[in-house]
Amino acid sequence: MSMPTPLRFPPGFVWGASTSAYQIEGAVKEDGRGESVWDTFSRTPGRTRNGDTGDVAADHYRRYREDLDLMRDLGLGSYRFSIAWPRIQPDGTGAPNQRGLDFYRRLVDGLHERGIAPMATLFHWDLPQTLQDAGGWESRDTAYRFADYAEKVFRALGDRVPVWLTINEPKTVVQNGYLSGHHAPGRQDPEAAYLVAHHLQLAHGLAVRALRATGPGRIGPALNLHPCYPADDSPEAAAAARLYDGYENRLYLDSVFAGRYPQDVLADLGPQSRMVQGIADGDLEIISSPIDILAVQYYTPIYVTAGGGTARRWPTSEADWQQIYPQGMYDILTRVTRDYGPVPLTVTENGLPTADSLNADGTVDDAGRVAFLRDHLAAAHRAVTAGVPLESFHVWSLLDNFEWDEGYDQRWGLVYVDYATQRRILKRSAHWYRAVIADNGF
Ligand code: PNW
Repeated sequence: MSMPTPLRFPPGFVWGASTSAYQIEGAVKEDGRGESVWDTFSRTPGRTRNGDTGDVAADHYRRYREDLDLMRDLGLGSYRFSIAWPRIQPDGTGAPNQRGLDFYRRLVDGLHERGIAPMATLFHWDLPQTLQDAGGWESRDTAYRFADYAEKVFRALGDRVPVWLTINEPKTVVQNGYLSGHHAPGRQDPEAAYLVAHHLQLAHGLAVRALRATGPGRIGPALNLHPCYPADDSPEAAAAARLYDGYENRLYLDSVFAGRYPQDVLADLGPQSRMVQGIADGDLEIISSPIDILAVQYYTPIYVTAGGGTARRWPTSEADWQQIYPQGMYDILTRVTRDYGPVPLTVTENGLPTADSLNADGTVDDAGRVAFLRDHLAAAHRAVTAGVPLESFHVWSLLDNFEWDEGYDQRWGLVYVDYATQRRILKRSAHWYRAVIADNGF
C-alpha cells in the first residue's frame, strides 16, 4: 500500500488569511468615520442582493480581539486586512482622525502580540464619498489625495507594519465600478474606466514613493490576475486572447514593472481616448517606482473566443464569474516570474464561495472549500518547485463577510459567521487549514 507523497512548503513559508475593511468591520458611524462610496452604493435600492449593506457586516470593529484570538488559534503567520480611508480622513483630506488610526494601531499591536505579521492594504475600494463627489478616480487629484492619506498612515503605523499593499485590484474598480457598474460607483462608461485605471496606477506609484520618503517597510500592488487562454485553436482566438490579456493583466503589470502601458491596449483605446490623453510626462516613471513584492490574487481563468467574447470551460462556483481551474494558479505564478521577475511574490487572495449552513451538531461542512484550497495549494507548490519565489499564501477569506453586490449570501470564509448572533464557528476548512499550517503542507 502506498501513501501519497506529502507536499511540504519551503521552511519559513508563511500561511495567512485576508479580509477587507468594509466587508467585515461594520460600525460605519463609529469614532468619526466618514462615508464611503460603498455606503452610498449599498444603500441605493437595487444595487446589492437583498439590499444588504456593510453597516454591521461581521461586526469586526467591535469584535476584533475575538477575531485576533481566532487567528492565533488557526496558527496564522500573516493577516492581510485593509485600512478604511474614511476612518483616517473622513472627508478624504486633511489632518488624520486619531480615533481611526488608534483602531488600526490596536489591531496591529494585537497581531504582534500573537506572533502574526500584519499586511495592510491601503485601499480596498472604500473611497471617501466627498472625493467621489469631486470626481473620484476620474479626477487626477484623487491620486494625490491618496498619496497624502498613505503618508499619514505610514507616519502612524510605519514602524509596525512590515508589508504594505497599495491598491486592491485596480482592475476590479475599472471593470466593476466603471464598465459593468456592479460595484460602486456604479458607472458604465468605458472612456472613464481607463482614465480611472491610469489614476489608480498613478496613485499606486505615488504611495510607493511616499513610503520610501517616510521610513522602512516593503510595498507593492495587489493585482488580481486572470490567465487568458484562447477558447479554440484558431489564430483569431489566439489574437483575441492576447489583447484580452493586455486589458486583464499587462495594463497593470507592464506599467509597474516596465514603465509603459502595453502598445496593443493603447492602440485599441486610441490616441484620443481619455486615458491616453490623461497620461502626463513622468507618470510612468512614478508608476514604475521599484516595488518590493507583488501580491497576486487568483480566482479564475478566462477563455477568449475568436470574436473576443468569453467561453466557459470548467465548472463554476457559486460566483458566476469563477471557473474552478487550479492549473491557472501555476500558470499565473510562473508567468509573472518569467515575464517580470524575479520578484518576491505573495498570494493575497484565493478562495471559493460555498452555500454553507450551520448543522444541528454545530459544525459547518464546506468540503468544497477544502478541495479547492488543496488543489490550488498543490498548484502553488508546483510553481515553488519550478523556482517561483512565493513567500506566503493568504486564503480569501478569514471570515464570511459582505461580498459587495452579492451581499451576505455568498460565504467565502474559513470561519462561519452566524449574522444573527455574530457567533464565529470554524468550518471544516478552518480545521483543515490549521493542520496545513502546523505541518507546513499536507
Ligand atoms: C476580490 N472577478 O474581488 C476582492 O478583492 C474581494 O474583496 C472579494 O471579496 C473577493 O475577491 C471575492 O470576490 C473580485 O470578477 C471580484 O473575477 C471579482 C472578480 C475577482 C475578484
